Amino acid sequence: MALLVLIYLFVFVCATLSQETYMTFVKHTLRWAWPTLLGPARSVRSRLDCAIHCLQSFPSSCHGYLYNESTKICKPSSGLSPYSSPEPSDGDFYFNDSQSSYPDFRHHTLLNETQSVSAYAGYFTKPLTYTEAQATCQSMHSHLFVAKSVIKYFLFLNITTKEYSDWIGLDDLANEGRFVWADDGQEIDVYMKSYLFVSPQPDGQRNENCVYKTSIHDTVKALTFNDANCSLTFSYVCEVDLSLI
Ligand SMILES: [Ca+2]
Repeated sequence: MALLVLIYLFVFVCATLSQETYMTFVKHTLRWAWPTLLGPARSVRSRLDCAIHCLQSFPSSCHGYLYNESTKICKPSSGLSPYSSPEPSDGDFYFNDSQSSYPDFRHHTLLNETQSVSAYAGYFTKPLTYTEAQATCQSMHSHLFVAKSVIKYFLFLNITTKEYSDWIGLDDLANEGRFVWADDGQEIDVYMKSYLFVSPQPDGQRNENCVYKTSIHDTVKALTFNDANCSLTFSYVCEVDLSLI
């Protein structure tokens, strides 16, 4: 009987503990992603009180909050919305990153003795066509990765894996033979074109207008660029312009 009581107590305690909400809120710095507000503003004593108020009042939908340290005004929020923007008086935006719509984006930085480069990028390994990959990036306020310098290309190699072929934001869809970058439509310069493509690439003319980085298994020299049919499916990297972060 005593054993049964102990088992009951153990189950009861476990069930009680499992009802606890654990959530970490971190200050959000993405200027293109803002909270969707859940309810009216409330005056609280501290940022912690704001987090507790959000979780207690909106247990299933609280994913973040706006909090002004000076005025102590707290505004609970749910997910991110690209269509609204807070006022400066709203203070800082804190968000539960595990609930982020864009959990795969990270800051990537590469340093060498003379230069450095950074990108805020996500690597997506579900293979898509070039157009699908491009649209997916755009839906996340980003574009396919661009590698306009050698060090940026090395950063791309660090983000991706040698095992996969990966789309990069470079194509000559608009004008045959004029390969332009996905962020601003600028044509690849002569030096980078000769650095990234190994002869006879690009060789596809009208049949191959989209560019990917070859894998170690490719018939084209590994880890170089190849123009290919845009309907092939590869993994890809989306990149947010640093000016937007
Ligand atoms: Ca080719």
